[in-house]
Amino acid sequence: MDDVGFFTVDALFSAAEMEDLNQALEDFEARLARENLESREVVFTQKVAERDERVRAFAQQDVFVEISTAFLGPDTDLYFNQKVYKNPNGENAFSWHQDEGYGPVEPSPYLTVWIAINDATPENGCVSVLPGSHKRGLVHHWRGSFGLECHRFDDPDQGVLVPLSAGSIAVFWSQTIHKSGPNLTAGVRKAMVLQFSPLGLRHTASGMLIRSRVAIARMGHPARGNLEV
Ligand SMILES: O=C(O)CCC(=O)C(=O)O
Repeated sequence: MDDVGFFTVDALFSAAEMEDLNQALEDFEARLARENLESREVVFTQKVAERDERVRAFAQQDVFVEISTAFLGPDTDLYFNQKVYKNPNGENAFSWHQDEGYGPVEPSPYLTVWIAINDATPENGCVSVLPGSHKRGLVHHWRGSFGLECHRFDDPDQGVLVPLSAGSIAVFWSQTIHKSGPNLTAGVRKAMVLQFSPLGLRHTASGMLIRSRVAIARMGHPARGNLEV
């Protein structure tokens, strides 16, 4: 992690665990009753854990207490979370970016855990990473073809693909530069993204405290059931 800025854990979750998460997310989406989801190339549904008990329990389980405290210290929160579904037959890649490019925070960096609900492949738009790019610190971003961008698609360095089988995760720093490809297949590519931060995170620009509603660890122990406001 120190050297390349990311790592993967294969088959961390079983097929049954991923089906449970998938079902919780489907049920949540059905309750929102958003229309025309199929017509969008990428569907982002944000802050699910704050609003759904099953997804919150998923994010607060021991393995995320272990991962977040190993890298961020004994007191950690769920800073942000979103479901990212890529619909079939897409055309656009998600621009190279640092997650923190969307909003600088302190202390920095925080941790992104990208969870493959189904297989993420080069064909259906898995993530690619620029190894070692976190060492550059927070870099300049501009408005790209799909989201904010900090590295061009025609740069000779297109990093490394990070295919993941269902139930596997990729963990990277909020300053690790990554992108994802278009989904060229006939099936939906499904991912859940959980971002963990140390307690007491602030927006760099305003200095304002970012209050998480989902505590993950306190003094290295699970903070389950602790829905903070
Ligand atoms: O899931 C994807 O395709 C990319 C998502 C991503 O990079 C992000 O949400 O920052």
